[in-house]
Amino acid sequence: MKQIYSLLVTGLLLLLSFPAKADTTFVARGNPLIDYKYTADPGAMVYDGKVYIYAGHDECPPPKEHYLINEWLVFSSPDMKTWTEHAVPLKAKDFSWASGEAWASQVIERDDKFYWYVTVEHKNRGKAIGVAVADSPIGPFKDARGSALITNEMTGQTPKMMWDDIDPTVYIDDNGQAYLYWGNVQCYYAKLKENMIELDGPIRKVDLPAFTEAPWIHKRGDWYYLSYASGFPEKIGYAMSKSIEGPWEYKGILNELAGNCNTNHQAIIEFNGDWYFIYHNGAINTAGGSFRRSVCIDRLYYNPDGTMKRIQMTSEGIF
Ligand code: FUB
Repeated sequence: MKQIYSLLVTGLLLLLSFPAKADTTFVARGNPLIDYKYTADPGAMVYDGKVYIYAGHDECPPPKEHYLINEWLVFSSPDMKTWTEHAVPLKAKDFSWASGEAWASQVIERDDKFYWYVTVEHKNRGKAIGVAVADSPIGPFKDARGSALITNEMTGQTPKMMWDDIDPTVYIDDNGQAYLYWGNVQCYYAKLKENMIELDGPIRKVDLPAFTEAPWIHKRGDWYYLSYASGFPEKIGYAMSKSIEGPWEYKGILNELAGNCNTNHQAIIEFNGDWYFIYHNGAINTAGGSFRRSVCIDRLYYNPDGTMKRIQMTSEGIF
């Protein structure tokens, strides 16, 4: 009996002394960037000389065909070639008011804190947007409010519109004013307070041709760009403006259909003077598709007038 007890105690001590699942490092070999698990809805951030990609973890086992996304993942790289996957930083159920579904998200830094805007399922109330906060870009993140930032009721759509409050993107303008854009079928935006966890004014609408979802705001020079998933299956379209609040002028298609995947969800970043288009497709053989997606990266180029050249999706990626 004494021996069994001491074995149990030794086992427990061993378990506790084991480090949390180790980081995984890999070298990019082209597209898809991550080939050992399914990753979707990339939100990307450049911070302190590194690129961070935050992605949903598609886990739907074939032959089932639906979204099964319980957690988000984070990857970092100092050169976009050698990548590290860190411990799982956030799960949908880390928001006590959410029942699951880790849909699209974006992280942004303000005053050395990292704010992660996410889509989740609000228990019996449709999709909602939450915000988590951390002191490090790789977490640990925790719910910053204890309640949803955007609920289905706030956008005043009919009860049938249970999916319109998804896909947050956040941008801090040059004067320090932060904006949250989001939406499905209808694109919305609102100002955020400096604390980044409360709205600062009314919710407004932006009307864009064939808007489906996945807005992403970026700026280059004095042009603001609002790219978004358009139609279904999705292409990525975009509009430009001289002000973050519009008016937005539609400029056409930025990316074509992503092969066998209905969605395309993009993030756009500048890193070391070059621009990158980060998106997902369904290219992992043989089970890849609309519900087992894979993050990819290709280069993004501009025309002299500031418009963006159409993305050339490649297997080789950016090297
Ligand atoms: O991953 C679930 C949903 O699919 C996202 O929220 C949309 O952007 C689409 O990619």
